[in-house]
Amino acid sequence: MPSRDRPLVIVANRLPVSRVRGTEGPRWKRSPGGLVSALTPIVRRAGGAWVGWTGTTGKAPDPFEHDRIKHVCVPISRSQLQRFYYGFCNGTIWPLYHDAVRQPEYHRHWWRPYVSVNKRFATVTAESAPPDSRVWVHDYHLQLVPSLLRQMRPDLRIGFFLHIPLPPEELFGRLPWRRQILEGIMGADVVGFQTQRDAQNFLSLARRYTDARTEKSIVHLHGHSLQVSAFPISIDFERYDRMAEDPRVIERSKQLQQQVGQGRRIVLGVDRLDYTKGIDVRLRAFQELLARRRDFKRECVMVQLAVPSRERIQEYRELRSRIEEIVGQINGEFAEVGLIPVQYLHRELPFEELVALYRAAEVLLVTPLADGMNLVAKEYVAAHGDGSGVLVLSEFTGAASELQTALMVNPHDVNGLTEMIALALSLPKREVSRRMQRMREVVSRHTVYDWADSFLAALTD
Ligand code: GDG
Repeated sequence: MPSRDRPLVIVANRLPVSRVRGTEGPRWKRSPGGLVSALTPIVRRAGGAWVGWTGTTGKAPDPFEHDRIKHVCVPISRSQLQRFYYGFCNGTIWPLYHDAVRQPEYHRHWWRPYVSVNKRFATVTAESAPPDSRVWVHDYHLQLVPSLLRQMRPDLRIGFFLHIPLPPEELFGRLPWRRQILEGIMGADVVGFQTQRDAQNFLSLARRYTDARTEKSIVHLHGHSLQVSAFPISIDFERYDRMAEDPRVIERSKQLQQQVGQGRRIVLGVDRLDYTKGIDVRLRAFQELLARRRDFKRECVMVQLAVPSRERIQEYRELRSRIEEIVGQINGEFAEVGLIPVQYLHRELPFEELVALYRAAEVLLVTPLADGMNLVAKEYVAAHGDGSGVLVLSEFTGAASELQTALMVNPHDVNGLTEMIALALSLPKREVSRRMQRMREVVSRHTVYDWADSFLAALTD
């Protein structure tokens, strides 16, 4: 069979559906998000399956069909969830791979469950993948799956994509299980990263910590060869572009400017509430600006949308308290009755409302200390077809290598960031529009569909 017609199996920590209560009892509902909408039509067309966890611990449901896609569930127990997901994935790998902006913890009692959950994913995939399938494994939860799967099913073409950054030797080298992780990933035929720099880091790590030999972007290990490249992820540009032009969204965006902004210019932040996103730094910079220019609070308002995330981890609960304390301090110091400088929303908004907010915002602050890509930056660009909107973007995001006409900032530099927010608000309209148009060309030319196509083309060769 021509290789592009081979069935496609996606393996990811989470299934692309979640259980919701309907009027006729519980049912599965497709999860929102670019990755899911990009991959589901491809899986449906190619046949195959999506392998993942339902989000509920205990016994897994039998495989089921939803939206003409086969879903295969991997069971995870409560204690595995604690040690595999909250422990190794989010206590070791997440901080280490994000430039160790928080101290990673290394525990052998987290590593063993990581190995066993990866084995479980590999076994379930090996049992359900049709002969000669292409299998695309996603992200840092499943770095051992490629090699485990290759041992069980040598007939498969295996791809692996890392959504978060891959750190350089000085940091990665600290990981007690560095060789096992690298060899785990090297079971794939194609390994993809968000940026060239991540891909280069992988090649150096492979040479340094394993017996691999590299030849340009090809790695050879124990008779197996794999290709290593950058495949920057993107968004469904048209969906955001179209939604931002919908009359209801335009109306809502005007309403937001009046209600939230009271006619003031909106400076926006949108993030999962995560310590990598630099939410505190950006609030400090806004505070500094209010202190330097007392009239500023009549001109601008900052809206920070913080989506609840990993709330069972103590560190994330502490982060939430810290952010809320800073918001409280700023408002306590600068608010007047009926005039609040920082509006803080701790919840997830419906898609339409999010796009209306993007559209209403004159400036978007994206200030992560480290971020694989950052899709929020691209979504904001897609929602500004009228050429308005200034993106202030951290140099340490994957998006920075593509969105070069954003106003770039070092998120560790509060003074620099303060000045950049002031500059963003004073840019001449023509300059705003020139920068925005350039970014729109970049994002519209490389959507999440192009991303998936290029990865699968490499996997299919
Ligand atoms: C990881 C990597 C990489 C946010 N608030 C709402 C909402 N969102 C949506 C956004 C966006 C998504 O969440 C966040 O994506 P990011 O890319 O910004 O960040 P992570 O969640 O950390 O994602 C990252 C990504 O994987 C993909 O590879 O870019 O670097 O860390 O799509 O729109 N959606 C809705 N309401 C909200 O309030 N509906």
